[in-house]
Amino acid sequence: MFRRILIANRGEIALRIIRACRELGVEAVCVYSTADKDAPYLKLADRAICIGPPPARESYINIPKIIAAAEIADVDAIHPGYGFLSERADFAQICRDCKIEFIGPSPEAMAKLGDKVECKRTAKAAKVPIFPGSEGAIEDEEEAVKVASEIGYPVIIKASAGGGGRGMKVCHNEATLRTNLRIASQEALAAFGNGAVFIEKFLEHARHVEVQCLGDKHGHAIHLFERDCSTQRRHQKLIEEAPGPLIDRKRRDATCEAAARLIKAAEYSGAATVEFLMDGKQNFYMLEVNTRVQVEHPVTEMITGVDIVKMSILVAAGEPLPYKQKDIEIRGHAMECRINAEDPDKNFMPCAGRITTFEPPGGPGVRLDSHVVTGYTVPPNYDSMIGKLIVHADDREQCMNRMARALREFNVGPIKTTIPLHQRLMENADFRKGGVDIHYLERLLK
Ligand code: MV4
Repeated sequence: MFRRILIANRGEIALRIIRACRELGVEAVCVYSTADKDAPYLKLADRAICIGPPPARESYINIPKIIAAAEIADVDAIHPGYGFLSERADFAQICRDCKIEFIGPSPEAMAKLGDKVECKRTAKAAKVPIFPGSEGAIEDEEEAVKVASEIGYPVIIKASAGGGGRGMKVCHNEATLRTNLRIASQEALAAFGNGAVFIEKFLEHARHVEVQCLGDKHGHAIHLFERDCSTQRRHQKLIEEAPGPLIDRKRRDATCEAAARLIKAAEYSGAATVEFLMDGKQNFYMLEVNTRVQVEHPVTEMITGVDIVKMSILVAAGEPLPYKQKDIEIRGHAMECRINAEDPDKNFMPCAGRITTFEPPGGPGVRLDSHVVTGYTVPPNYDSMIGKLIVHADDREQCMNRMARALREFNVGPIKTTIPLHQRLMENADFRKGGVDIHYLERLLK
């Protein structure tokens, strides 16, 4: 096992990784920008190193500064968390060159799955369900028009190097397809330095269902079942839950097993999430693979009992996964509400500032992953998530009741948060029935 790890992140996920390190008996070194210099979680690390001013490009995503801190602290490995450098294959390669273990996949596996065209190719070979569309990147316009007429409109143009909703264009007819192709390719080149685009069938009403996977360096890969993350706004998830509601056991198992096959085929080690869209008939279509530990990993931890962050460290150190697929079972239901310092009544405007009231909920089945304490000041430089409230119960109904109860106990002020919106959703009849689609929240907020 590693002696010492550097955590190249901040906030709640830095704290989550510190906690995993402590339980593993591994020393944790944190880096911080001057905006985070008073953050309370830094005191829980074995060491904290200032890496620069508030802008992320001068601190948390500045590779020379991160590597310098790792060298100074003499760490064996770097955990990137999520966001920042977590999905940068170039960073994983630099870590390798510096003989520091990157806690995540190899640069090769990351690049293979991070490129959507390559990822779809690998998925198809592994018999993972994908949307019908172009085989690989579009080489010429006539080919795209031919594919579109075969699969039928609407189609969607996506950038191979895009992700999280960036660089997508829906086309309802041949004329718009032709115009959008040129624009999309130019935009992709400007935004990602890669102009490759592909097309596939566009699905209007869908749920976002993603499968948590783990792979090790010995060729083993397992899945930890799925999460439903359909309650989102502008590609920002607000609520995630596991298992996905109203999914039949056979469909679930087939999809989750397919996801694990893809991770195995890519010779992937670490935590990965295979994203799918699910239509009204429970057909699944793969979207993309996230090659990192995700924000919403706790809901899967709660239903399976597997510590995903610990596993990410363990497999990076070369340990085999201590679970076989048959060891993994779904126990009860878990839900996570993202608590953001934002005002839902003012178009989710971020609310940086000092938190003078912070009264966290507790009691049975309640988990709060947050770096915030009373007197904490939310800096304006980073995302506005101040914590995640996760609850676990025997079934979905009790889970929502428990969440509503925990949200009532949770008192944060004077800054505005997403807590009241979550309370509203826990009482919403459509949400309570389960199975709301990816557009539901945006329609509700109109
Ligand atoms: C789609 C789609 C419909 N059809 N692909 C958005 C983020 C990126 N991961 C893929 N996305 C979508 N791809 C096809 N063929 C609709 C979306 C989409 C979406 C997906 C998941 C969660 C929220 C979304 C919101 C808008 C569009």
